[in-house]
Amino acid sequence: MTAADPRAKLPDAPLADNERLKDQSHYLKGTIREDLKDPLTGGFNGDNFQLIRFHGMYEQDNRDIRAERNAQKLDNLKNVMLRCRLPGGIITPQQWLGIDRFATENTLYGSIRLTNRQTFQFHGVLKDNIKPMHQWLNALGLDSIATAGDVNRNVLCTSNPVESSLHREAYEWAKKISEHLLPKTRAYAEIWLDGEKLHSTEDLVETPLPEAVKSGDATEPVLGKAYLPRKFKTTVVIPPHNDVDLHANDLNFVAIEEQGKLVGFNVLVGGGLSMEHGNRKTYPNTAKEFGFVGLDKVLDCAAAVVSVQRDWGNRSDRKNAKTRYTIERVGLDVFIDEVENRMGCRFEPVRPYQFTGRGDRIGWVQGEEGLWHLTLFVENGRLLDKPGKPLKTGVRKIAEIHQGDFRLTANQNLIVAGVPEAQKAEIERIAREHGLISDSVTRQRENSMACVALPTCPLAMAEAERFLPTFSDRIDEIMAANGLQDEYLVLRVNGCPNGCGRSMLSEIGLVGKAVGRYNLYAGGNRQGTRIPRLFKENITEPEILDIISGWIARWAAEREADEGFGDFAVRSGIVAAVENPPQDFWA
Ligand code: SRM
Ligand code: SF4
Repeated sequence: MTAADPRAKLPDAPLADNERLKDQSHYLKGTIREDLKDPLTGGFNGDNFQLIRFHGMYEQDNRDIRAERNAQKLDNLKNVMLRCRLPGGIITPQQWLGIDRFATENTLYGSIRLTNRQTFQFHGVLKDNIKPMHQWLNALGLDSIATAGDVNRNVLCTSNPVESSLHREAYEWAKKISEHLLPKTRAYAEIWLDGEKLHSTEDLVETPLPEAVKSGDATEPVLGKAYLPRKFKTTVVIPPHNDVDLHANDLNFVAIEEQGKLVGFNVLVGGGLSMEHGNRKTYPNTAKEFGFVGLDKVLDCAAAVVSVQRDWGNRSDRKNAKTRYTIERVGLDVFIDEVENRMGCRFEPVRPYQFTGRGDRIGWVQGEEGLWHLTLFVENGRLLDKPGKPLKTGVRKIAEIHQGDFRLTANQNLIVAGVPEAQKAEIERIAREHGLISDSVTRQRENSMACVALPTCPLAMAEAERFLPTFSDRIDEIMAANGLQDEYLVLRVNGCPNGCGRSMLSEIGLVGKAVGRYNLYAGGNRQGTRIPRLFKENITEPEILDIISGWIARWAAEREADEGFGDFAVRSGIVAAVENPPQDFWA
């Protein structure tokens, strides 16, 4: 064991308990296999409760029925939520049919939930179905490795099927980065697949690691035996579209194209959105520009950033463990210098790039190769057959005839990509008949997003996904009353300050405080490069609507041409811009 680098300025404090459990887990195996046979609980015991996260699962229960069950002296109905690994969000129609069948036949809720990190979740998988579920996924060429836990999560990639050659290249990088940074332990295959081959990583080509990046552990050379201090998130972004919301992420590769060819990436590090209400030691922050790397250095750079965070991240205090806090503690220059030492080259100066927006282009668009792509707006990503709107059936019917692929977007939407002209009308007919296309959806609604929250999220303080649709009705009315029916502002709702719905990059954001109460934020921008500011705490829906209708009326009357709401809110003094987080975030 080597002495800690003094530049890391690591706190002299005992390690968090999660460090013990990772270290003692035998590379994420724990006693999960034994636990699966325990009939006394539908959940997982001891450390396994946390360890299953590294395999892409969270233990949950339905909070709507918790009190009723407890009153009947029944334990919570424990189950797991599964999150698939889907770098860049691409899935084939055959895989879709498989996941649709699993959700319908084997989950308590029957839904497929598209997440804002370009993958899907099954909610409500009972213990007996967990192992069959992983085997089912493996047969489809899918897995859920490292979609949760202290590892590099699902790697995002801008959903841009239109410029197909550039997207294909960027997507390949997202896949390669995901595979390069995956845990190498065979725990997943051993526990869930009885040691069988993992189909999703069959064509994985291992790239050698620079010596300076290696953890010293033979099994986990990149992540190390104790894995990372905290979750780690990575994106590949194709400007000018910031659909992946790069500032929510630890590590970002911004594609630089010259004369129609991808030549490398600008690297931005240290974004992240979570905080705790009133805890000034926690804060959201944007990612910092490190510099440009050519294509030959992308994987070394990714491993170098991860390894510095692995070695220098705070393992004593999980609330202070993410990359942005490490950078804050050691200093930006020191962090960059160490990344350069480890990847074996210096960053070149950042090349010019610009972001213009984040929303998906809903509807049809034709790509470079003449094929058509249909982006379906899926409110809050929830695909379920609702009365009069059999959304899940609709996607299934499209999957039955579709010859291209599906792309899950970071805005919780679904793209039917690569449709030949001859099939366009039929796919549109199915989509319309099943409520997947509706001419009444406003641009405002398309640019609104909520996290899951109740009833499945154990951390939710207030509703989000179930709150947003009716809240959006009111916002639509306010926009129309002010002549802004064709305009939008980026509106987001989180059920708690963890930040999953990315309210901390919205123009107007609500963050749950208690049932029916939210903190109201304003002043982010359309491009997603500015953190909004707290405007008012702990208020109810009518109070929020009252404030927002005043704001929208002023925006309609006083805005400059094409001025987004967030920029207007800052210019007109509704809120002061957060220019230099963390210093001015709590000011
Ligand atoms: Fe998240 C925890 C849902 C994106 C920050 N998130 C959770 C859990 C697993 C609750 C838990 O720990 O028990 C939620 C499960 C709810 C449920 O029932 O499904 C949950 N997070 C989600 C999803 C499904 C929201 C959505 O509506 O799409 C997103 C899944 C993404 C994925 O596919 O991987 C999701 N979570 C995010 C994002 C946004 C992003 O990554 O772009 C953030 C903020 C960005 C960031 O990380 O800074 C986010 N989730 C968190 C945090 C706070 C992490 C931290 O740094 O402190 C937690 C709690 C934790 O880790 O302790 C959390
Ligand atoms: Fe749950 Fe909070 Fe994340 Fe919403 S923001 S899904 S309530 S952890």
